[in-house]
Amino acid sequence: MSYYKIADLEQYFKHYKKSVREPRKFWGKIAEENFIWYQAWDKVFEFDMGKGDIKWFLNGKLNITKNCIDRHLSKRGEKTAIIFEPNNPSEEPQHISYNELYTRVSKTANVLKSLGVKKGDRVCIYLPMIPELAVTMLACARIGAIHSVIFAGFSDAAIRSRVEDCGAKVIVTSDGGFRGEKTIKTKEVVDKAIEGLTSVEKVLVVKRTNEPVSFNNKIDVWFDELYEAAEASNIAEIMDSEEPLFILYTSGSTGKPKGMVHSTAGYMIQTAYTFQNVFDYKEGDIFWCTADLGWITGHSYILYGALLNGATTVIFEGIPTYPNPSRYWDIIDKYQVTHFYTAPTAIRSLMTNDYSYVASHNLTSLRVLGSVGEPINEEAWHWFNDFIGKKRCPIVDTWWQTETGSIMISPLACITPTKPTYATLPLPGIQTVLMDEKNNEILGNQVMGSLCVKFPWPSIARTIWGDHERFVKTYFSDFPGTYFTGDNALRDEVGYYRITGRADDVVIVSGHNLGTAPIEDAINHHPAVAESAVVGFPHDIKGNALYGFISLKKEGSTRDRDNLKKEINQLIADHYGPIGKLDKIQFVDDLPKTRSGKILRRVLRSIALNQLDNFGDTSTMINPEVVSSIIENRL
Ligand code: 6R9
Repeated sequence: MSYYKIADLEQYFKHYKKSVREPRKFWGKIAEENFIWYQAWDKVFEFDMGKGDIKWFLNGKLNITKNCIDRHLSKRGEKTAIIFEPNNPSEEPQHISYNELYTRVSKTANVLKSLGVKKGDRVCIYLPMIPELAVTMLACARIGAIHSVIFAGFSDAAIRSRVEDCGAKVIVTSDGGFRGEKTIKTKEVVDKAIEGLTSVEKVLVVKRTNEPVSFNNKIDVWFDELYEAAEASNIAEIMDSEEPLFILYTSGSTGKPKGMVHSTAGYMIQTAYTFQNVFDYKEGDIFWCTADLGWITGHSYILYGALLNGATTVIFEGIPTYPNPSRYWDIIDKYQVTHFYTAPTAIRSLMTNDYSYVASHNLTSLRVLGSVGEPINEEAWHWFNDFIGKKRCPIVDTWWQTETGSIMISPLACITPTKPTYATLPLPGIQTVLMDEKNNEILGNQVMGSLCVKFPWPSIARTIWGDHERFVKTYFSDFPGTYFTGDNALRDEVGYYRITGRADDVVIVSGHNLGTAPIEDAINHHPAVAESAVVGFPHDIKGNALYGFISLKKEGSTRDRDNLKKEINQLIADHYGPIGKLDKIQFVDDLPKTRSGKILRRVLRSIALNQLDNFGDTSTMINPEVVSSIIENRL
């Protein structure tokens, strides 16, 4: 019996039970039958949750790129691994076959080696969404260097703190990048970021825009020149299962970003397994995830999960509105995309455009739709389902985190009956539980609590780079014996999970614990509303009251504001209950967001509290310009 592919709902329940009762057998069999190893492991796992000490496939030896590339060459050498769609639709796209990918990764690996990069060294990658970004990540993995990708929209300060934290000696960047009508000056930002930093030995510069850049011959090197001269094959480094594959920074509510460290084998096995099952992947499918590679979703599903299954994956350099708001639909139509995996914030923004942009395209190739990053509100879910999937395509609302490495709670496409706003059921191997404040597991259904996981899974992050104590404190201390996700959730009458928001977003109004997601969900039903964020502020009588920051669609912006406020509160009363009505409503141009499209509620909370001097870590904010006008107009 193989456990790699789940055939139907009955089998899902069987596999789930097996994974709980016999986790060694379950994961051991998956690892053995579907991957290539230099040497088998001698123990499937070993852990001590209290110490945040977790190991999988102990003493196994492997290289993830052998599994992503080399093993496909005999059967799928000429198959397209990566479709690259440039920002400018008139620029020629690239179809990179598995053979070609092998050559590019080998050459790039040899380039890195020629710069002195060795196994265990950290390499920061600050590149736009071009094939070289994916190739460099794989090249690092090939030689056992630990990649740390920094999203190309980040500031010099964000790069500097990450480079310093992980002690990278090489940074890979480009002369620039294209994003819509703008060009981004990646090299200039890196120059500023590393001013006076002595640890950085080399900056490797890929040519993309061909615009002139300042060049310091002591540390800057052109990628092209070394690449041309590099050998076209490379013997992969032998890695231990537990050796780190990459570091990826995620913001904490306080303090500096956390460098989450992922290991090689566990991450490989679970990203492959979840890609296969959550998306019902079939040979010949064209998978498009719109995330940036600089985010965990890009790491796990644009790159590793897809290639591990020998899939064709799309890398898109541009933005949804360039050259016009039909760009996403153009791409789906042009490449006959079967899987479209995006974020609620993108869906909400696409919804505000005239429907003719969608209607003029043929979207019949689509088979599965996916959502990730935030709770998806009901209105967005229905729009996605009705107008993009045409009620034919299951929507997989995938809940997971940078820390979890792969999808944890999600419908299985074509298997699990979906329910709007519900991430539904935990995947095999994922023992989710809800906990109360007294650290008791809340049993049964129709309950709410803090979402925790009571048994480790292969792709869980192993530590925070350089700060294991913070790792233990953040994830393993609030609810001893479990991993704490930081999210709250409810479990409905059939055991489906709905994520109700971050635990720190809960507001207690007149003694009621209110999750902000369902209230925002009610607000977003209003036809004039584009997006909303709800936070709490102190109130003499209720203890706390609710403050809503709301952005309007273009056609809503001329509406009478007082009427709008009344209608919004009425919607909340109807859909959620009068307890969720807002005391303050501020209309804003846009909400502050992170690079991955998450609303920075923390910043809004500080504004609502009138605490304007400390917004915590805002290095991940992508639109800081909106904050000053929100502050000016605060209520
Ligand atoms: C993959 C990713 C993790 C946090 C997570 C939760 C929120 C992600 C969600 C979701 C509701 C979903 N989140 N997916 N909330 N429904 N389907 O987003 O990783 O950037 O680390 O964020 O995002 O709050 O805890 P990351």
